Amino acid sequence: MFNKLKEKLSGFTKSLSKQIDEKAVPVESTSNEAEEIPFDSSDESKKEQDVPSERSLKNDFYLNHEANSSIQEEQKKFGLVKKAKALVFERELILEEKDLEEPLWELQIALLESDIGLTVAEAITEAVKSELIGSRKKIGKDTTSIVEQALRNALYDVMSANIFDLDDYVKNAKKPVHIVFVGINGTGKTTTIAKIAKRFKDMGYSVVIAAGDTFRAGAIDQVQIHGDRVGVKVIKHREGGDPAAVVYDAMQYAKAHKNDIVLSDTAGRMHTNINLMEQLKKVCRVSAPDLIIFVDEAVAGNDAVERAAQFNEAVHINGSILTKTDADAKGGAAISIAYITGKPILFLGMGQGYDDLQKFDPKWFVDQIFN
Ligand SMILES: Nc1nc2c(ncn2[C@@H]2O[C@H](COP(=O)(O)OP(=O)(O)O)[C@@H](O)[C@H]2O)c(=O)[nH]1
Ligand SMILES: [Mg+2]
Repeated sequence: MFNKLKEKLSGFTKSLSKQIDEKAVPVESTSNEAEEIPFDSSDESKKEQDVPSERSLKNDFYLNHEANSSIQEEQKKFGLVKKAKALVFERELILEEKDLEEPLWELQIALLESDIGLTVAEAITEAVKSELIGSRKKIGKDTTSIVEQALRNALYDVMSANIFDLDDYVKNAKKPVHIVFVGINGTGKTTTIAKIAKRFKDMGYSVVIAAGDTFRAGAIDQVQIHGDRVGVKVIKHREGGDPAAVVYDAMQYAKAHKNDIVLSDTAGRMHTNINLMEQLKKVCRVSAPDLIIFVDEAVAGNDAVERAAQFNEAVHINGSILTKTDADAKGGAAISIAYITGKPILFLGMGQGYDDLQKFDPKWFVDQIFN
């Protein structure tokens, strides 16, 4: 998944870490903790405390093995334990603005080519820059980890804006919880509603679907088929009916039957179609949903980002779902949509099956990108 983004980011990590590697200079430890302590071989715990284990040194610093073993011999000879100072050769560097100019430019291009919008790409490169620049960095052998960590932090910060856990919300909310799904045609709204219906049903909730797409021919039958397959009641009217009325009926039904969740489908509409957007606003106003979720396809890239912004402006979405991540999505849309709307990505659609739905977690996402 998101191979393009992975490839681009790993290219940046490699080239900048190579540069760091070339620029880093070995220095003697500047630790001023070094002191001589009488060596008492009977006190193993003290020995452990005072002399960093070889493993911890290896993790943190560049370790000179030969120096290490010969100094240990010396220590034994003189009955003294010396702290790390004499043993350790660190490498360090201070990254300056000019060192980062070219790599960060490359990073920005890489992000743009992965469907990440300009403002978001700029925010990410700025975050990476401020993490890397200026500070004196002690580095070990593995320079890639410095770059990777800066990138991970930047992406995590963008993705974890306004974290919202739908499961917690549903658990604690007054029932029935009403969720409306919005977006353009063909992105996977109805399929996603069926997936979510199944997911909540599997968790023990009772779910009702409102067939609120009364506009497109065949939409009502389609949602009924999904409902039958996942074993969920569908409330529907005739084609061409008022979607707000269907949603209202579904809520009445759910209240009467003490159901937990109502998932309302809506007709797909272009964000540029003023009449249909007005109708959507009406549906949302009249039915006063607890949550409005925007659905779009990851493969649409920047178009999806543009649409997310417009739907958010029209009806104030609470989060987004990106479908078709199993197709060749570049991955950037997920990052951009979260950033632009300031609302979290809740799920990713990963296939056409009802279980092909991944709950979105920023940490999981960042791990995906770097693993
Ligand atoms: N590969 C893939 N296809 C999907 C996914 N989600 C939906 N689809 C397909 O996208 C098409 C349109 O889905 P539909 O739910 O009718 O979209 P809607 O018009 O937004 O309601 C259908 O063929 C779905 O099977 C997904 O995560 N991966
Ligand atoms: Mg549909």
